[in-house]
Amino acid sequence: ISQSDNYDYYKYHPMPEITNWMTQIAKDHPDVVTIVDYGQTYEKRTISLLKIGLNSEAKKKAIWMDCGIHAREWIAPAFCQYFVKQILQTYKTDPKMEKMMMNMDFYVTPVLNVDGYMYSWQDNTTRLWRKNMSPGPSGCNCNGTDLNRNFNANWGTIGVSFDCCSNTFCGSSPISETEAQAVTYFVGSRKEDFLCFFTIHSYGQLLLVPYGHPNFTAPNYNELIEVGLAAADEIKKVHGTHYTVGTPPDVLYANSGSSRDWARQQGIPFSYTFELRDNGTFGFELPEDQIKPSCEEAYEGALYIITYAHDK
Ligand code: ING
Ligand code: ZN
Repeated sequence: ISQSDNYDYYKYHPMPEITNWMTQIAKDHPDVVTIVDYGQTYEKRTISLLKIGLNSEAKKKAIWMDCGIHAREWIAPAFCQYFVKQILQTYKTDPKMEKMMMNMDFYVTPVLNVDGYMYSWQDNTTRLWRKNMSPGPSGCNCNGTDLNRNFNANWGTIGVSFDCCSNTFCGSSPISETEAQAVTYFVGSRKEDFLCFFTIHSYGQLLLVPYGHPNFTAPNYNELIEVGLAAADEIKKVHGTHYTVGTPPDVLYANSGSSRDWARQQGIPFSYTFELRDNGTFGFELPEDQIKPSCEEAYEGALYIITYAHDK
């Protein structure tokens, strides 16, 4: 029995525990998992991902998943950890997963907005922090840029704020934030490899497809919707949870500068935002007894899309 088998996946964990978990999982699976440090936060913390895959001669494709771009969405880092546990368990007995791990590397970032996540753990008054921790432009007294408005995709055009005190402040320029830079440079430098780009949020029970801007349509929009609807069916089968599929303007409101839109513009075909549980009863403060069912159902949705992209 390896040490990471004793980790409690059905509790929320503060950042130091997640960092230790990453170290342990890499130790426990030395041939399959490597830690890659690929960026720095505003407060100079390291941004790390787990690269997961089986050795193979073939030129490998890749899957991207980031969690915790928004600090308060605690179910998201919990999901990334569950996802890693699940694929590492599954490939040993499931030839299909084994094959996918031979053909593809999974790049999973459990917590992208490390500074914000740590701040949201500080006390009751900081629990609902969303943004990163960088100071606003000179003359502004508020901290934080919304990292999911800071990517270079129709940046600053719709569904953002230029008020640095707003929760959707898009920053002073596209990828002004080191956390957005980290994703941009890591994914951008190997964009031809990526079949899927998943960015995990809460809440709302949605599968969002590009684009957030109502004037633009993804070239494979119909396929994104079809695959998304089939994934939502898989999700529903697990615990009966309903997920809505669509573009942000179709299901809620328009936005710009999201990482999902940026990834699709880079040519990554299957780019989705997952909005995990719930529908607003508890919102960002999802009780720990819902971590397990939330992860179980969303895993089936993600696995459906990954399998489709792999087999295509
Ligand atoms: N939602 C995402 C956000 O960046 C989104 C995605 C955008 C949802 C627009 C709906 C409409 O706002 C969360 N929860 O962060
Ligand atoms: Zn979010």
